[in-house]
Amino acid sequence: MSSDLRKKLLEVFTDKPDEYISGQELADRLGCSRTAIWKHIEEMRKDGFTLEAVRKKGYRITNSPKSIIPDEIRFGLKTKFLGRNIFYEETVDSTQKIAQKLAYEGAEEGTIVLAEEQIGGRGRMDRSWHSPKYKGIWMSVLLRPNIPIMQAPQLTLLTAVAVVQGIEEVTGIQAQIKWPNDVLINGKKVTGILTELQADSDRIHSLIIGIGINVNQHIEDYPEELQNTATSLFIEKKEDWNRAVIIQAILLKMEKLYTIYLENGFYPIKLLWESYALTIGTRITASTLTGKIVGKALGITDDGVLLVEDEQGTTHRIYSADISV
Ligand code: BT5
Repeated sequence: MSSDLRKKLLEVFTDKPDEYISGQELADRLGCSRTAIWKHIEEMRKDGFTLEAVRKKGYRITNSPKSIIPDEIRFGLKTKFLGRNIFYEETVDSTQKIAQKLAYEGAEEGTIVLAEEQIGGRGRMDRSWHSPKYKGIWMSVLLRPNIPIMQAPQLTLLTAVAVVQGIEEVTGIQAQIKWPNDVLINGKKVTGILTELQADSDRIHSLIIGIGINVNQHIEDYPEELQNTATSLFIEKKEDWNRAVIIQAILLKMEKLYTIYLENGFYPIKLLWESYALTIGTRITASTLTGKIVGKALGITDDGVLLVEDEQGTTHRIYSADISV
């Protein structure tokens, strides 16, 4: 089935999620015969959708597939632009690389890249990001905000807020943020965010926000060196989660926050960020490229810079570092 037809068909079901829709109505809305509709429905079943068919009533989707194929994300996605254009592949090197290429080629704002597995998943400073197949959300989001380069880190913080809110909405788990890019549950890392950008001397052309979320991993799915520091939503609640629902929730939160950000600036986002932040007010060690700073994390500035007061009472502005407590 052409992806366009599938999209239209899913739109009809999305309009009335709990109702039966007759073959005739589907045929009318799509402008094709009832036989063609029947064939499309069979194809959807093959792709993992469960569709109930009741005589004289019609069809209803009762379950969508376990993979995160784009159709399943679209089914029930409430955003206006974020995630409307989906690039999906089963196995990739890194979703960041694909998103960068798409950005360069002029892909629209809100485009997302998703994969079931990354074999070259990356963190900051070229560290590797463990991204096993079907277990997590490995996603890159393309934004094109008209802001100076210096403000790009604010979007990392905004994304962390969206992830915390999305996770809470779907699973009820209250995660916390460790500056700048980690989302933790009970002190262990459930999400990492990597923001990269394409820009000329002072303006951003595109921002690629990579989000890696551990969803259904069991502890033995991690390599030994991550078993004490990483967690997943499954590990925290002993429940398997539908990744598409989590993606939809996070995209909707992110779109709302981004719209607020573009209209009102960073301040409202900063307040939210601080309400989820783990390390503010506590003693931390910030390891930067030039050395270590030990002191009390005072908060973040409006630019998203971390302020740390050392033992001598001097306040340091930290732009990039690894934080330990
Ligand atoms: C990050 O880097 O936390 C950013 C991770 C971004 C991953 C996403 S997935 C989609 C997109 N495509 C990509 O290729 N990347 C993005 P950083 O703060 O540097 O943390 C990296 C460190 O986290 C590693 O050195 C490990 O110690 C640890 N780590 C690796 N994989 C992990 C995992 N799945 N869960 C928790 N910790 C992990």
